[in-house]
Amino acid sequence: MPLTGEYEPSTSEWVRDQVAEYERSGGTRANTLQDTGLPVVIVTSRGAKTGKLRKFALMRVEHDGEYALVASKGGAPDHPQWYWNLKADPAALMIQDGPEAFDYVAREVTGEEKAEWWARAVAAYPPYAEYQERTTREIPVFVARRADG
Ligand code: F42
Repeated sequence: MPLTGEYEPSTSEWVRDQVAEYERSGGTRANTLQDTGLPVVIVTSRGAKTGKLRKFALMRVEHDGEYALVASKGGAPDHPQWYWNLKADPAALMIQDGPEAFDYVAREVTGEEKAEWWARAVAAYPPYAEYQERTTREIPVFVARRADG
């Protein structure tokens, strides 16, 4: 069931601008992380406190139709707020990778499965490895599969 509700743009200007441009252009513009040329996806979750739709960009880490959602936040000591949104409601999730957004369900991965996805994430975006070195916080990873999959 498509995620509906009131969208509350991010307080982070670069994030809300990237979301707006990506959606406005159907994923043909603002689809990389600034000048790195590395692709991003737009993720929608439901705010755990406000119940509003929260949208943000993440690096695109895709494998066989599933996506890793890496809660790195640049190696900050605390989880991004969207991490708590997905913990609260892992089925309140949409991912846009191109012109259209689809419904996904997230699960936090651990152990072997996390190691496998972490390797894919670092291959897609090498700075993830530096972010993990930068913090004692273990950077969580969700894997998202299509809701109708
Ligand atoms: N962040 C990552 O963690 N990993 C990435 O791979 C990544 C890539 C990336 C690429 C491009 C780009 O533009 C940004 C990228 N980011 C990446 C940054 C990412 O988009 C997020 O900005 C970042 O992870 C921080 O997430 P955040 O959820 O903490 O967002 C902040 C900036 C934010 O928007 N906060 C909102 C606000 O209004 O301050 C609140 C968001 C929210 O979910 N609020 C909850 C609610 O109920 O509405 C309450 C949450 C609570 O418990 O307080």
